[in-house]
Amino acid sequence: MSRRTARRTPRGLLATAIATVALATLAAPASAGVGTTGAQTAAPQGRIFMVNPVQSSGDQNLTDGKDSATAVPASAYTLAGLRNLDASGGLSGRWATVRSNTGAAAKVADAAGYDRHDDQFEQVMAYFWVNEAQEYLQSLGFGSELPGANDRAQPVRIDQWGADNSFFTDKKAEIRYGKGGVDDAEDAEVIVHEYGHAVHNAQVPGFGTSEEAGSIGEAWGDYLAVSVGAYADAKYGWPRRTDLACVADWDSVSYTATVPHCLRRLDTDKTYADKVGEVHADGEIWSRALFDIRNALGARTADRVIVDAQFGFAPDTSFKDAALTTVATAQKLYGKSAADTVRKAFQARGIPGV
Ligand SMILES: [Ca+2]
Ligand SMILES: [Ca+2]
Ligand SMILES: [Ca+2]
Ligand SMILES: [Zn+2]
Repeated sequence: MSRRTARRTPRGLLATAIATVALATLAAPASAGVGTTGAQTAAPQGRIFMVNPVQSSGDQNLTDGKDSATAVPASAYTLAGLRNLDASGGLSGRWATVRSNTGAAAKVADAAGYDRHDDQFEQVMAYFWVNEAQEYLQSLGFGSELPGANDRAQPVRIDQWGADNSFFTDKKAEIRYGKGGVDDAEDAEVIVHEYGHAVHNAQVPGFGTSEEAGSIGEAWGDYLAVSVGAYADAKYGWPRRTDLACVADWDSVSYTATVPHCLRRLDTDKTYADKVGEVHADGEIWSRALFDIRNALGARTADRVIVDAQFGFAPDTSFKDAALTTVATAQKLYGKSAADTVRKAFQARGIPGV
């Protein structure tokens, strides 16, 4: 990384820059990529999908093709910086540590060359998107102005399972991505959904012990997935050609017959009266409220309120208590008008007592 910096630095500043990078490397070996002194270091490049290939292309006819490289056009890929890596040469860094039970371990030196048929591609995707998600939370002030929200190296494992079954394991606080249908870690929205569970668990250990708390967990994962994807799209200038509200446009081509392909959506009309007692289905009640708050307050304000509020949720919270905590957080951070907006979003979902 220091070598790249040297090449990109104007001649007159070269010696200073090398000295600065050397000092930064000594002081913070695990956080290369973002200098604290103003010197910019170039991160190694990884080849990834721009969220997912259906979202970036708008092509609802893409299929998995048994993980074939030719099923997805080269235009769906881009190169992006793999930031915050340590010096190991593998996908291990400040916010994520990726291991794989399938095939060979990815090498940072080769990360710009993998395609979706390579096992290493999902490892690169997982590293990039977990890092990106934590960087987004950091950009909102979590870890500086506000408490950190899972600001640690998240263990991630790519597993070979028969079915679609990515999940977050409470005991090890590890995320696992399965390979059923479209490999789960080929879709950034699946990656970040699971990371959402890790964030919740870091904020409130054991979060999700009631059905309504579990539903909030699923809703938050879906919402964070969309929010981080939108943040990255804007930051890197990537195209989005599917509805913002559609979650996992690519993973879901394997198990949805109708188009657009979505695992779930953030914009359904479900209300409290539509509860069925299943956390993913009922999560769409909560995620619609989060989506409405976003559309009314803007992403940054909404997400600061939403994440900060989650620190105050009980592990077995009800929709009502979590909604009231979110209203109170909006009041605390932004005042009455924002609090009224948040309250209206939950009232529109028919949540009692709000
Ligand atoms: Ca694959
Ligand atoms: Ca899958
Ligand atoms: Ca999407
Ligand atoms: Zn989930």
